[in-house]
Amino acid sequence: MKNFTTETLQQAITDKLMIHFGKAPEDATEAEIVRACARVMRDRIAIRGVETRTKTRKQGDKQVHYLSLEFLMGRSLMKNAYNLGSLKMLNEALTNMGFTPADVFEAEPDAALGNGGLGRLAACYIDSMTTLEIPATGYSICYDLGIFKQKIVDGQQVELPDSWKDVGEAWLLPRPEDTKWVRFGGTVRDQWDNGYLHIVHEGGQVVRAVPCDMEIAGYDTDHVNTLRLWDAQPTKQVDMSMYSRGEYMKATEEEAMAEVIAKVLYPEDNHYEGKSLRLKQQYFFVSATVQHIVQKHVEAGRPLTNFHEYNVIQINDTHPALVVPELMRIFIDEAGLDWEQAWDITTQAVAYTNHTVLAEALERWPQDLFQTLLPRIWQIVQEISNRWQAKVDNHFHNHSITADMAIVWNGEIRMANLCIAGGMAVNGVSGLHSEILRKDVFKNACNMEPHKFKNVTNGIDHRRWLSEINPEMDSLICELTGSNRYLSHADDMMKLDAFADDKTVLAKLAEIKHANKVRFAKHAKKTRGVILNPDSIFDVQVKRLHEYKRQLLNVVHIISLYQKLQDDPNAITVPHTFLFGAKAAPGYQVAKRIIHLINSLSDEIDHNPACKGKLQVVFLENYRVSLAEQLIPASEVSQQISTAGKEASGTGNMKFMMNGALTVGTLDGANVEMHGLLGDENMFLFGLHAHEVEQLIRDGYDPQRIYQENATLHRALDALRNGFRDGVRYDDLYQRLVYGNHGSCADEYLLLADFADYAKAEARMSATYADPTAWNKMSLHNIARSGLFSADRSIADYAETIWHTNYRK
Ligand code: NBX
Repeated sequence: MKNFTTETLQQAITDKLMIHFGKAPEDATEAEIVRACARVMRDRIAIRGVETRTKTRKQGDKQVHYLSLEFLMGRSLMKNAYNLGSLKMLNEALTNMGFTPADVFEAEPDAALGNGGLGRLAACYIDSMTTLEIPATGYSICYDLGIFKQKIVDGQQVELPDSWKDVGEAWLLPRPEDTKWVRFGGTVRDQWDNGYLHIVHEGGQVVRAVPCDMEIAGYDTDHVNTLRLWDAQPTKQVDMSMYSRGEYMKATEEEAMAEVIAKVLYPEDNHYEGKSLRLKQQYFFVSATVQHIVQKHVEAGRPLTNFHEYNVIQINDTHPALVVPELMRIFIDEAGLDWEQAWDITTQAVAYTNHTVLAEALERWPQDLFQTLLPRIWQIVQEISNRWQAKVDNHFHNHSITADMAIVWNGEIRMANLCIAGGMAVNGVSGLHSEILRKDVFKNACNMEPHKFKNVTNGIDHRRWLSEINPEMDSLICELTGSNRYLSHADDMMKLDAFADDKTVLAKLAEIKHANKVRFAKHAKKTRGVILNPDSIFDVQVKRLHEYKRQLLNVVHIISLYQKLQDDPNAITVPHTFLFGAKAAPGYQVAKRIIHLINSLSDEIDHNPACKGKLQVVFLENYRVSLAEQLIPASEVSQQISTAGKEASGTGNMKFMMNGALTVGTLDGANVEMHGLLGDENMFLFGLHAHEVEQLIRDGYDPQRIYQENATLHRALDALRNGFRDGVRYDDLYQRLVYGNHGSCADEYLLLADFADYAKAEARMSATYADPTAWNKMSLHNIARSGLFSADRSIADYAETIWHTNYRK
């Protein structure tokens, strides 16, 4: 199909505006123009989608099904125009119509159907799967409300609902003809029919799952994939007669119960909460998805016995783990296979990605809840559990190993063990993380079935996270590498290494960064009224707020700098701006206190004349994908300072590196791979290594001793405890670090242990910053060597080592 020209695009947008809103371009609001543009792009992609599906069907290609409770897509307009090769035309068309393109892009709400890393990873992966022409479908829930909007009121986080659909809906294609039905509760009984035993599951509540598809265009390809988002709707029409019978509440009850399933994304990241509605969400989208996949396979005229040769189901953490018993249910109850056949197919079709080793994040559903809500699935899980336990027993003859690997144990269902038993592959998301899974978290399972355990290091969509958001850098890379080939072959960026001693190139790099900082400062002033100094270091920590990510370590260090500056007004020679952005889970009180603290400190420093032009702390409200897109190209220092062994991979670290920021970080997650590429000389490494963390905890960690012995740290913590000019005290955080409170051990994440080394790394960083040539050279090496972190590479790894599918090379 021919590409848009500026004229055809402008005409198409104008037509849409008139048809949908009855408006001429000059009367349309920005929201309306976004919707019209989205419809035009969507139509174009949808046509290619039909062609892709026809081709896939004809060729009988193996399909990838990527199940995730989260897809953090962000904005789509610029991205789709970019991938369709129409961004330039769109800019021109909008300008011709009297709009400022940047304002139009800015008017699109983020589709924020995810919490953080895990959800954004799914979004990057669907882009790469499409670009690599892998026939793939993403599946999730069409939440009404994405991750909450964060407001800061009196220094504290307040959550507001995020209704993205008013505008975002323009991307969705409802597909009522593919509706599925999902049953909750009810009873299960056996029934004999002509000598055959049937399982009858009846009663309870049936919910309708209606697909709303988001078509995904790849880069430089006609291939299109689909992100299928299931919406939940009641099955029964509201019984109007109930109203007249005085059963007003009851009449709407069922409707409300169904709709609540797709109402809101759970805002906890890296934390498990055994809520009934969450389990409903999981089974709802899993069941609809599995029914759909099996139906398509059967409709293609294929026997179920080769299901796994044509389908692979990748599950994003354990949240979709119910695919295992659901496949079994459909194979046995609906298709009449026997247990062994069904198990054989299932265990060759499913693969599981683990994203965390934090114990509090591992899903363990209470048996009572599970049994009531999913009676048939419960029976199947019990049978899986019994057989698995027998296998484990037979292999190890060791009670404590049996207990460790059990699926149903102590009245709980352990989802990770279910995934290990029911799948063909288990992968971690960075080298270190996969090693910890093999040697520690899943040690016994790995001993029994070592072939299942793999690593696929995470990656990011470098077209979005570099080329699209940092166009001047994109031009420079194209110029230096001789073409735009790097967009589909990210390792081409390696060629930049050859320019490390080229003064002109280094100067150009610095110029681009400075221009991005100025642009971000303008944006911050316009949207938030904060004044940033573009001639200071932009030192950034943006990610979800979590104790293991150690925002508090950064804060304590800033307090120590502040105190140094009070002693000696010349202590800081390079002006320093610390930027934070983070959402805290609404129920995570400690995380919320840390946000409050950052704002208190920010206010204190703002009001101290000695800090003027030298030190500033800014908390950026409502950190999200679209804010990251503005901020990352303007960042110079990337804070990746988690306690070693706790951050599975990190993906923000990769985005910063790609845009030339230098990392201050621990040897954790994918920082380890970064360090392998960059060496000590191109990043600022500090802190304990993962095995040292383990050792220290085993030997007995004593933060009080460190507090007593390190005077700088002692003084900073005392200041934190007493608080700042707004009068808010942070004794609770102080106690948590030094003595332990609320039943937690003191300083669980070893902040005090790493403080001194962190301060040194920050000092090395500031000193290097004072030498622009050295800095720019390091920055260049970071960009040059970031190609490994393209999601295209990750997806190629999945295709080769787990999915066994072809892909475009
Ligand atoms: O997944 C994150 C890890 O913390 C990162 O290290 C990693 O880079 C990223 C992608 O692999 N995990 C994450 O984002 N988890 C969640 O958001 C989450 C959400 C809900 C939940 C548990 C975890 N119940």
